[in-house]
Amino acid sequence: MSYTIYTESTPNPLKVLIMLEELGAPYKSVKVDLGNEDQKAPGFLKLNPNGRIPVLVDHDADDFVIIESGAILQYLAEKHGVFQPTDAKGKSEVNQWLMWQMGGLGPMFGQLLVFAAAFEDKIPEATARYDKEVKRLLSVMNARLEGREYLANDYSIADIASIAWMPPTQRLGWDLADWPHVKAWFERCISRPAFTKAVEALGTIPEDIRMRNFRKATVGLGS
Ligand SMILES: N[C@@H](CCC(=O)N[C@@H](CS)C(=O)NCC(=O)O)C(=O)O
Repeated sequence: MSYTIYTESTPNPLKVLIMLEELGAPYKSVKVDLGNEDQKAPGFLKLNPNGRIPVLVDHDADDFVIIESGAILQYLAEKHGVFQPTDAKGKSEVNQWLMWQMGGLGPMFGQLLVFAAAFEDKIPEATARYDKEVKRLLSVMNARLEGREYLANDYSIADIASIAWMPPTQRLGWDLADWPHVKAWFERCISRPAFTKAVEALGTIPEDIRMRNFRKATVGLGS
């Protein structure tokens, strides 16, 4: 087995599973039960002191441990020589949109879910702030994708990072048709066989358990 991925059915591990499936690399999945706070157990914190998934271990590189989904995608892209160009400008474009996802879309979406779902919209002003910000980011993405197939030239790790945050829009009941270029891009990306395989590998979790785990992990509520 080349890699071990520590995962659960949430957006950030999905990015890594898509990448591993794209590579056709042999890997083993280890489930981290967020409801059981496995991510805060001493053994796991030795792997990732930040107590978050995903974590990747590369067994072909002396069990090298990589944390942070964006850094994992960059590592795999470098190592396998795929899904990012090698010239400085091309690579920078990919990294710009990867960082945009890592610093913008992902965290803002996370906060929206905290205020809308985990805190059950008890602070409507906070929910509204993140709702507006995530929709603004989707509009930025929509404008970027007008007249282009992918976020940065060819299909790349920038796309892989953002794909994973589209299923939550559906969970919130949003219609991607409101951002037609994002919708077309998402359909293009998920038509790739790796996406279907990654979703299968990610597995599902009943919505009530997902929400209970999320509330416990993010705002310390629930048992
Ligand atoms: N920036 C990190 C974020 C990782 C992250 O927040 N992962 C969530 C699941 S998608 C998690 O581990 N949550 C558990 C917790 O909040 O305790 C990355 O992209 O890898």
